[in-house]
Amino acid sequence: MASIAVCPGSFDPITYGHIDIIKRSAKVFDHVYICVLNNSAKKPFFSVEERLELIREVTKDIKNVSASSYEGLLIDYAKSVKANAIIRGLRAVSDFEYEMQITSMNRVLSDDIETFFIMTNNQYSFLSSSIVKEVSKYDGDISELVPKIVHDALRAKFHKNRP
Ligand code: COD
Repeated sequence: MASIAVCPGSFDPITYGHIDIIKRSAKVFDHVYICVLNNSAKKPFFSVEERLELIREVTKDIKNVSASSYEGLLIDYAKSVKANAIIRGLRAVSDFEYEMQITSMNRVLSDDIETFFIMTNNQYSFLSSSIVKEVSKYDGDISELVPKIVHDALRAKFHKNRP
């Protein structure tokens, strides 16, 4: 049986922290589906289509990875692609409570799909999409944090009315 994982997230936008988790998952699973879902606690900055375009571009060289979006529950998406695993990244202790809550909820919804956690690379332990947006908004250097295409997309959106 093929091992299939889902890497779910808001990816608003995708960062090197996300990419690290995706690459490491792709080494372990036969196929990894990246899925852009709605996090009702967050107000999106990029549209779903914009986020997907960036994800597809920056993961295009990883053969066993594909990306799509889903309107609904993560667990329903995971079932629809016959996934046996959900992958989440863990940064600091502050991630733990939220992750425990959604993992437990997902287990109530289906106990056939296990959630696995991958510890962040030390280099990216502070990195989040929110911090990247904040720094880019005020013209800070984010070139170490996101691929160039993401950097350019952020600048274009924040500074579109600049002469
Ligand atoms: N290092 C390592 N991992 C990282 C880093 C980093 N620097 N940055 C982010 N990550 C990990 C996160 O821990 C997470 O695992 C993943 O990357 C995606 O992160 P985000 O922030 O883009 O995505 P989230 O956390 O907003 O995603 C939440 C979901 C959209 C997956 C969730 O809200 C969801 O499942 N929504 C659909 C409705 C549903 O089914 N809800 C759950 C049942 S209650």
